[in-house]
Amino acid sequence: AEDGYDLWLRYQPLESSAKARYEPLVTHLVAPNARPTIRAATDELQRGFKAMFGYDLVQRETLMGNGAVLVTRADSPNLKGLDLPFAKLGEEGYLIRTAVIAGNRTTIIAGNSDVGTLYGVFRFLKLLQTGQPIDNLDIVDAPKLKVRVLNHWDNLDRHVERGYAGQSLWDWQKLPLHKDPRYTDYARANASIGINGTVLTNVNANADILRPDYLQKVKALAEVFRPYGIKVYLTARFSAPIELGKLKTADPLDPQVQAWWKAKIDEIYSVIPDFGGLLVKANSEGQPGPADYKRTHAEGANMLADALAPHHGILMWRAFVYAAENAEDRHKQAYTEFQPLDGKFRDNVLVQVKNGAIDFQPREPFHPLFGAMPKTPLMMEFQITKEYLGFATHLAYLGTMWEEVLEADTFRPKKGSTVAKVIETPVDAGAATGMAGVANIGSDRNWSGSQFDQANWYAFGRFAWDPDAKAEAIARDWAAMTWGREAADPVVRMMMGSREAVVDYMTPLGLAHLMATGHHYGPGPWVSDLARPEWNPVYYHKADAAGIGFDRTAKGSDALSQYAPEVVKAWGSPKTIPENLLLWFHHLPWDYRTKSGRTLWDELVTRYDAGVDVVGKMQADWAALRGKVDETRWAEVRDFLAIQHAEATWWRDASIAYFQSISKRPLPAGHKPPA
Ligand code: GCW
Repeated sequence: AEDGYDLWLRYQPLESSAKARYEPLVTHLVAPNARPTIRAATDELQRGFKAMFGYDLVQRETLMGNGAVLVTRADSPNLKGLDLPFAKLGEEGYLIRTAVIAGNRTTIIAGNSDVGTLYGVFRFLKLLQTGQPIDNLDIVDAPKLKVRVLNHWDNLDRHVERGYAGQSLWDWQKLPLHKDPRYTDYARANASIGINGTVLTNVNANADILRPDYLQKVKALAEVFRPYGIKVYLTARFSAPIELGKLKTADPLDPQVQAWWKAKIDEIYSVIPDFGGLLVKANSEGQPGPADYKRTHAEGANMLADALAPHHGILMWRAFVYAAENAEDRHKQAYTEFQPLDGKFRDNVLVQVKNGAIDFQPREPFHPLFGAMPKTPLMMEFQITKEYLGFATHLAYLGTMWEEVLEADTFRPKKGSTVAKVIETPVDAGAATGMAGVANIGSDRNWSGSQFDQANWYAFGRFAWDPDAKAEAIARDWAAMTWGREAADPVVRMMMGSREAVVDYMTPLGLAHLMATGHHYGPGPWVSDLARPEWNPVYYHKADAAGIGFDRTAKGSDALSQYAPEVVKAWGSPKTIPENLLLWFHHLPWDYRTKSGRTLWDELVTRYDAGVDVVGKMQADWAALRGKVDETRWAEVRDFLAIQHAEATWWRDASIAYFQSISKRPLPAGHKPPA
């Protein structure tokens, strides 16, 4: 379809030369189809094959001549006697290997489990979609993280918090009897990038999802997702024992409360035996939590973890906390509350930490908790939906942002301990690891609200599979599959510069949180009258006659001291900190000399201009692609880029005008004044 519904699974017809090259290598399929996950895999292979080759791939009981694709598992008798590296694959990995079996040249796709095999089939299809050779394959791949989950911020009334792609996909009213075919397509897309779990409900949602009638609906979704290796998880509102159980308290140390949760969790597992577990937002932004009873996060989390443990369920407990009554720099609060609890959580708890300490800004330094809780599994939380990056209409590829965070060196316990290493390395043998992505998916025909936002969903899956992956390679795969190989180069170029452009036209040089109130769309750096100081943009930029920026060194809020000494040293001086984090940690005079030789004021204006210019270049790149991609999707992107250009200009002009009223400096030569 030309509306984007097919995502990166478009399976465009192959050019005749590619087809001729592949045909002798893919003559028939052999697979034990009775198992649901293998069935899902072969259905996908046949669907993809038919679309790309134009005819059906025949399936046979046994290998018959050259060119078989053998979709199977490690324990298959067909593989006896072959020396294959199954030991390296873990539970969910796969191998794709060209081999000769009983005289037949065969492509083996196999994992230790059926879901590993399914992932292998998607990889094989990607090879075909991106035009790779398949005549001598020896691919071994396995995920580096165990829990790879989407977090839907979906409410039961189908409103999606921070969702820009329509309503929630989950049509609760029609469930459980009607299972929209779209749920299967959702599962296919996720499985194709290795996502193995989904939290169906918003961390801010009420407790109703835990009611028996809703659990039946959840069960129906779990049935659709199961063949694709996707487990369902739910959010648990901490006060559910009061709201649903009619208890007087939700105190985690109260035996009645504990008994209520145990019974509730047993009930969930009786309905959904492979239920994944729970996600909790507690004592954050008004949500109930253990602190309401003077208990710690660990006491709250452990109570739920104990009830989940007999079922092998996990508990994801969010570290996104900051409190109204706390005057400490918001940047510091999560570390202050959580770091002392290191080692106090049960084994089946993962503490879920946002990539940065404030809130999903276009650029943030990595969160100081990474590396600081060596005895506690920490999982990464990225936001795929673009709450602070222009919603769905601004083109911003987040792969570069995630790569930057994952590559950052925490120096804990030593140099080279990147954020990726921290989250990949289990705290004990067998301990959980994971990554969560706040979904950007909704009922819009194109799923993500824009064609290019599909890339962020795709990239999230790839980074959750391999946190050491490279944003550019991911963009290239996505672009080739989504727009065709001919368009890939310019598309990748647009993507790779896009996030930095947003940083530049919204919050350059380490500025943050300058968006308009509540919805966070458009500029609002002047806002200063909100009830809570840390909601006001002026709290973050601290511009005054003397200069601009938030001093988080020892002379200021000292948030910097939460990082390792090497980081403190590098970032403690404006001379050695990367300039893109300058004003995050330092308050500097308007006439401070930046690396370009320009004053800080001039540099700021220059960056705002640069951000707008990059959007103009993206428009030109896109204009040149007319006719090379289908007109429907092309026109949508063109329109969105026009919106982005207008709004980047709005951001720039409003921000410069506001800051100039404080800096009282003239505009640098070369700056184009607003039209
Ligand atoms: O980014 C902020 C959002 C809230 C969100 C909160 C959180 C789900 O503005 O909408 O609530 O973070 O992550 O809990």
